[in-house]
Amino acid sequence: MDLSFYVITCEVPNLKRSQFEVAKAATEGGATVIQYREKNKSSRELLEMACKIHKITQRANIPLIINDRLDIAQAVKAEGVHLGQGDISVKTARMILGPESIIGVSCGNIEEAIEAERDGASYIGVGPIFPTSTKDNARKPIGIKGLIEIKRSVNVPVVGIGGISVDNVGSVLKSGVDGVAVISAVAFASNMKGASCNLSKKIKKVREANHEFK
Ligand code: TZP
Ligand code: MG
Repeated sequence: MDLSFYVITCEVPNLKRSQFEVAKAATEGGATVIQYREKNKSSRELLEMACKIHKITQRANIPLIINDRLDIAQAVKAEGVHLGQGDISVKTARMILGPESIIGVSCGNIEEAIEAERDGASYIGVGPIFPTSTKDNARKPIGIKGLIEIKRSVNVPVVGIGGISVDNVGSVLKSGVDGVAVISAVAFASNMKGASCNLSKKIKKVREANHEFK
């Protein structure tokens, strides 16, 4: 599982961008994982969109993760689900989905990270690292220092999230995390595919340099 360039989709109405268009551009631009995240649509609409996005990710041979909704993940046979601290528990999700599915969990501190690992998470999403206006009621940023502390406390792969752009992605990856997750750096970019390509190239370059250094 390559979590290095994890793109979370969102609709951008003022740019007339659908979730599908964001997912397509991100995939073409080198995303290694796509997460479908939708907070405001009916279950029927979610199902239709998840199915459309899954066709693209399957063609590109990258996993599709569904945010919040285990039922939608099951219905479209997505590769996994991403859960927040208020969603269905990892233990229950693991019991329902089985050992092969990817289950990600959002964690904002060491305690949550250790618990998610113990309960069977496949990876954890850690943040927000930097300030972000993309998520309503995001918690206080934990910074690179907070990210490093959490990374050190678990063995499960860690993906950093929150306020990550092509300008600061290097500092996040140098902390030793396994990947970075972005929304606005792709979905709000004037050229989504171009922005994804640039991020993808930068991520590969930093990761190669990190490996040589080790
Ligand atoms: N969880 C923590 S921060 C965040 C989520 C979903 C939003 C990330 O969006 P952006 O635009 O990459 O800061
Ligand atoms: Mg959630």
